[in-house]
Amino acid sequence: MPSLGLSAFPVGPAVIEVEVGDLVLISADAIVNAANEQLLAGGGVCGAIFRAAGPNELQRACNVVAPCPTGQARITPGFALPARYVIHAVGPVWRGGSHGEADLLSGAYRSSLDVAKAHGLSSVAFPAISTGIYGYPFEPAARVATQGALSVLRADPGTLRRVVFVLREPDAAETYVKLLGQSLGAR
Ligand code: AR6
Repeated sequence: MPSLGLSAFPVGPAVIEVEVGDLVLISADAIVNAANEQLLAGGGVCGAIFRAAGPNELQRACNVVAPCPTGQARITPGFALPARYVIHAVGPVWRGGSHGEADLLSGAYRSSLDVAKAHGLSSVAFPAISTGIYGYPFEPAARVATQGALSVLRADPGTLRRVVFVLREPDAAETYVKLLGQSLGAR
């Protein structure tokens, strides 16, 4: 299934895009994995990424850079994926919202973009980190994701020119479009 281009928001020299689709099919310099601290193959988007990359090769590469504390990110090759790299970002498990979850989730996005810049990458595609198995409520997580990307791109885009949020469901994508529209004004 090709992903459906939905919306694009210019931010300085870069653009933030929102797409409906499957992250593992996205052509970008890097896709971001919603990972665990051990960087072990799991379920959800992580499982899909490992299957599509080649699970043995990706696990060996992860083992070299593991562990990754919550709120941080590590990079490996993308192996058989269309994306050249996978940035493994560890979001928090939702524990009610008063355990630093927002700061940790923001850290996962910011660290991912910092790692991308440090590797000279121009395009990075994200899933909605922590909103599946880790239980983070969707709209608050989308707010953290969009604000994190906006603040990194506004402060120092570096080599970044395209940040893509890839959502499985149109309603989820619309939430991102609404939040970006509110932050950036009408398209
Ligand atoms: N493309 C785009 N988004 C997807 C895809 C896909 N192919 N598959 C799922 N999603 P989750 P987490 C969405 O559970 O909550 C793993 O076991 C999904 O609908 O993948 O951060 C890891 O190893 C949801 O909105 O990640 C960790 O142990 C979002 O991706 C743990 O789960 C994230 O859901 C991480 O949990």
